[in-house]
Amino acid sequence: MKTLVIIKPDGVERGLVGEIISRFEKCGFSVKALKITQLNRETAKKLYAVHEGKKFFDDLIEYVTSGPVVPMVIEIKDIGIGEGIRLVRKIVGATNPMEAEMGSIRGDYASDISHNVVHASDSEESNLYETPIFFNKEEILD
Ligand code: FUP
Repeated sequence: MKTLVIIKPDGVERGLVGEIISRFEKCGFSVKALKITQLNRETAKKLYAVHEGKKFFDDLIEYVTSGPVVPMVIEIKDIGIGEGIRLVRKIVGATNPMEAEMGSIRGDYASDISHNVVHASDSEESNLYETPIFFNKEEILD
């Protein structure tokens, strides 16, 4: 299966890009597409459209457009999409770093729900929606 992970502006600024990629690689994932880019407000709103109208939405858009992000498509073989996404979410940790287990990326590196270092698609549907925001088919290796 393949899925999308994004290192958010605080992760890039704090120099955690290598560490975060390494954690996925050590777990058996390989990188199939990777770039560094900065989101404009329109793209950020598209990415977080499910949260439009919530009280944290404006701050979220402000934050995610505040600096470069590193989106990537990672792949792990012989695992179905549902199980693979569960594994990625386990490596990433809970949305609220206070609930994220130590040993997960957010558990180890984040302390604030609004600056939680990394984003990962949380379902097959969100992955199908989010990946094309960053990569076209030709940019993702087989
Ligand atoms: P996740 O899938 O774990 O990134 O979490 P969500 O899609 O639920 O939330 C997306 C982002 O919104 C989070 F990464 C941070 C932000 N957020 C807040 O700032 N406050 C909240 O109460 C919930 C989410």
